[in-house]
Amino acid sequence: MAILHPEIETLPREEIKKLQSEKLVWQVKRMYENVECFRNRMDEKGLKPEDIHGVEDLAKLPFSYKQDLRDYYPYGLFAEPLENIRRVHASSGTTGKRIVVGYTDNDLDMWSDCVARMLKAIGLSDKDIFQVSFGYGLFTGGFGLHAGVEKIGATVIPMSSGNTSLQIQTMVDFKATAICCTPSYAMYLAEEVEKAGVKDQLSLKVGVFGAEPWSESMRHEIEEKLGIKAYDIYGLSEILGPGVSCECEYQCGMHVWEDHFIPEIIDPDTGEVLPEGSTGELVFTTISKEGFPVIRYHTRDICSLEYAPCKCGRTHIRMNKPSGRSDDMLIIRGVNVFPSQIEEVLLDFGGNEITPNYIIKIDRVNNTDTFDLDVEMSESMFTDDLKSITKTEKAITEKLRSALGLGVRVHLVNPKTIARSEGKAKRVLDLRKL
Ligand code: DLL
Repeated sequence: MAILHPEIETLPREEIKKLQSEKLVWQVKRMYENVECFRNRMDEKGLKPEDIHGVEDLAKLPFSYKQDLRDYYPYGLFAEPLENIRRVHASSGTTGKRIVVGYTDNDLDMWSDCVARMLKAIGLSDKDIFQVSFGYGLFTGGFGLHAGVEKIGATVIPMSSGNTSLQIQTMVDFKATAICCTPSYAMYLAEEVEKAGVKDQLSLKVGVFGAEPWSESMRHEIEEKLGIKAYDIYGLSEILGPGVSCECEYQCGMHVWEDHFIPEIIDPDTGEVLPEGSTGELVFTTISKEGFPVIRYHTRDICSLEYAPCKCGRTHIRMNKPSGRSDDMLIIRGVNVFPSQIEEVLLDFGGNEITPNYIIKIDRVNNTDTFDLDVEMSESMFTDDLKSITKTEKAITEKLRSALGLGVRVHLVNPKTIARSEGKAKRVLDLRKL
């Protein structure tokens, strides 16, 4: 299959290292000058940009964390003045506050190029009609894929997410040959296509899925139901959005575009870099990004890296499917949710109707995530009538919808019925089987 930039994608590993070293030195210097948080961390370690000569010095550099984005909200970590920031995106942070990332013109160009490489690796071309069913908005999925599809010269259908019957009708009428969305939404779409009996009217060949974990059995089910080949793509807002890594035609891990991102695998507890092939927390350094660059950023995703050459000819290393996270972030219908966000809404709700004792229950029914929240009511609420209980449930639902951007079914339960824990509170019951 076509390789968009063979001179980069098949660069010998020694050359990749050289390129990374040059770019790392450049990035460290400008971040030291422009990003206070990074400068402070370097100073604390007694490090100056001149101490960094190349990738061999990477492990000396300080780590960065999601919490930093919260502490410096919204723009405090940007390495360029705002007049050079062309676009921002955002996603959930560890608390109610969102994390904000920014892109310069060059960043947007690099982003669409990464997505274009990815789409080429999957075998798409200007002949394709690509339905983008990731959400457009602050989430990076919609706009991220959109720009890459345009860059390879394919035709883009900017559907955004939701409205399943219209999605199916559009796919059929506009003869979409490729689609992207979350794998769980693809499963749902596949079911609906089956129900509507329109599988033989589809022109779909390829599905590009990511933004949440999914299994091989899910892949096979989607492939069979939609009659397509399904590819895994990975990314996160803090590093780029979609386009950080993706599968090629051989589907043996996701190639990380190493001319822009340096991955490391570390022990999440000690921060120690683990030997080649180990499973641990994935950490990224962005060596090309201007607007919002990061050094040794903890993704919290657990996976391993594959260094052996790939049959496709690309020399860039591959990451295996993330097998979980080292924090408590949940991904529900593709939306990142932290239990602390829910806790904050419940605490803010105040009044004397509820207590902040709750259980989050997640399951997957008909291939769609269900999201229920049991909240313990107070003794005084308990004696109230059913009408006021329903009213309170509705009010909490609305507050959560606006805080999380996600629908949730809230159930007030009787006082003292949620088990108290002696250690860490068990707040999440995730019954989904991937
Ligand atoms: O989900 C970016 C994206 C959009 C990737 C569209 C792929 C397609 P965030 O909302 O910041 O960004 O969420 C990032 O989602 O740290 C992982 O935990 C998870 N994730 C993303 N892709 C995959 C994948 C986008 N292929 C977080 N497999 C990441 C497993 C994934 N988890």
